[in-house]
Order: sequence, then structure tokens, then C-alpha cells
Amino acid sequence: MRKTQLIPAMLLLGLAACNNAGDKAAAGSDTAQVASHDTAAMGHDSMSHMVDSSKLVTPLPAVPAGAKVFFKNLKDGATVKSPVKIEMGIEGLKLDTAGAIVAGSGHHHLLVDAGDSIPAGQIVPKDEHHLHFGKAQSSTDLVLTPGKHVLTLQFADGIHRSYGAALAKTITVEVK
Ligand SMILES: [Cu+2]
Repeated sequence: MRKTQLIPAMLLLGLAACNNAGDKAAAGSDTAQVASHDTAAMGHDSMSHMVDSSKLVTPLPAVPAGAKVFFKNLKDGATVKSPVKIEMGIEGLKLDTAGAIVAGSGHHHLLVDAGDSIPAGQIVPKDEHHLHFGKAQSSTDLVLTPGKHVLTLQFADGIHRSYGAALAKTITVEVK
């Protein structure tokens, strides 16, 4: 909304600038006219550069309203046995393999004792505490030591950029 209002305003300013330059050129010589055209062209170029640079990095796809991730087979506070079978659910987005950035899709990540979400737009690390399921898997068997563990499902886009807290779910389990 804000952007669409801004662009016509910029165009008007640009046109006004061009007109002013034209007036001056008309009063001057032919050489001055050529120069003023160049200046006008440069002005337009720098504007299109501004638009282009914003397209260089594809923005994180939007999270559809009502979308969520959830543990299909585990409840918060559950007592479990290792290896723990974990079924990862997603609603409102498509489960896809890692690779391309496709709006409305992504893959699961499991954070093991590593907090309750990764900030939106940040790449999910890859280590023993941050597991990626880039082949579009929806379940895994996780080996855990006895005791309490915090498990977080974190959905991310095709290049592992987190969708943030909106698409994260954290539970605590007790391993016997
Ligand atoms: Cu990933």
C-alpha cells in the first residue's frame, strides 16, 4: 500500500525534474539540451537500479494465515523412550525438498535443546542440535540421553531461512 503510493510520487518528481531540465535546455544551446537529456536518463536509471537491487535477494515467502507446525504424535511433557519416534506435522504450507525458494512451502527442522525458534529470515544452523529434513521427510527416530529435553519444530524455506516463531512449536519430553 505504502509502496504503490510512493512510486507515483517519485515518478511525478522525476517528471517535474525532467520538465525543468527541458525548459533550461530550450533556453540554451543544442549541447546543453543533450546534456540535460543525459541527466534525465541518469535519474531514471538510478531509479530502476533501486528497484532491481531489492529483487536481488528473494524475500522470505510470507507465512499464510493460520499456518502451523506441530508434533503429530508427541504431547508436551510426555515421557518417552529413546530412540524417540517424531512425526512432524505442517498445516497451511506444502512440505517440499530444500533447494529452490517456493512461496507457501518449506521443510522441517528439529532443534534439540536449542531454544524455541530461530528468528524469521535467519538460516537454520546445521549441527547436532539443529537437524534438517531437506528431503521433505515428515518423521524421524531421534536418539536422546535420559532426562529432560526441549524439542522444537522449526519450518524454513527452500534455502533454510527460518519462518520464525510463527512456524515453530516447542515441547519438553522426559526420556526414561
Ligand atoms: Cu534446512
